[in-house]
Amino acid sequence: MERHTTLGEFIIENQKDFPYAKGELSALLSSIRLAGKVVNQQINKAGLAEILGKAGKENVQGESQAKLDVLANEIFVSTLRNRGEICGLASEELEDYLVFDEEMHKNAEYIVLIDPLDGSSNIDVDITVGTIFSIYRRISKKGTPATLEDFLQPGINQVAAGYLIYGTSTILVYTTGNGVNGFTFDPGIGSFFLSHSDIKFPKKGNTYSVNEGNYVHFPQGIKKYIKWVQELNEEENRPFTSRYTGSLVADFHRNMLLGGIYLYPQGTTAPKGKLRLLYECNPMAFLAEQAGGKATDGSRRIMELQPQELHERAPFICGNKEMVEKAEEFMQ
Ligand code: AHM
Ligand code: MG
Repeated sequence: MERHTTLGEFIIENQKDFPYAKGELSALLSSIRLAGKVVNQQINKAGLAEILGKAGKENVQGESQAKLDVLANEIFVSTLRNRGEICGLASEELEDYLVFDEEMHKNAEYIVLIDPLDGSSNIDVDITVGTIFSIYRRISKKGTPATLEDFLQPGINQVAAGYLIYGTSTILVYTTGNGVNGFTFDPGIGSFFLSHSDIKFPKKGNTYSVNEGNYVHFPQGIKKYIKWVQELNEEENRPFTSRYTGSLVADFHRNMLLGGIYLYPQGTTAPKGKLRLLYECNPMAFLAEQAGGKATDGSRRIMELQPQELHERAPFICGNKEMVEKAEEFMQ
């Protein structure tokens, strides 16, 4: 059999990247990998297991929750709670952050922020969904309960971030600030194998991903940018191709591999856009920058925004550096 690196091996081999590593971050990434496998298994059989459809509840943002949203959230929370690496967790699906203060979490130095099932409006129609995660070191003193301050850190403080994409294959992509790598799940063996090493956005891209149905609500700069990408200019490969799934993870993944830009700007009906700064924008921004791309709210670097509250939203433009800079020009 040809030699393939497993995600487990890769995590251990790269532990030396952290000057202070005592193996906890590696263990935490392994816990996320485990939870991801369980969610993946549930998603694959969703049509049979009566876990499609709405859960009949709304999340904190007043959006209706799908059963799989709730289930994915429970799987990540319980998997991470049952292991001692984090002292707290905040989830897009939970109103408040959770404090893990049992004996085994006493020495935990990390907190996790998670969007357990992103793109969940796509579940019932069999389109790709994902899980997005973001990891920080706590600010509060070790041995005390995690505080809100631990969760409201700017994205530049992230120690690691990544996503699982449940698509034609299931892939886990993550960064610890030293490049971006992707691992494809082999369901027969039950392991993730390194399949996309050191991912970088191609220098040029010609795909744009935006919900153009919201066009009338967009700021002038975005409207002009959209018109510009649709103009004919053979030298610049325009008009660009439009691709939008309604799953950030899927649109981001494709744009990172093939070159493209994702936009969820503010609108007249949503002054700060739709995406959540902590659970969606920051982790994707960290990955984008690590892959040579860029993420902005139109004028400011996403990862430098100081969050004010857990479920805060932010306008989000992310992708190839050159493409994002062009959009920023239009926003000025
Ligand atoms: P969710 O976390 O509730 O699934 O919402 C986030 C999703 C993104 O994955 C996606 O890009 C966007 O919302 C789609 O929104 P819209 O349907 O407004 O285009
Ligand atoms: Mg989401």
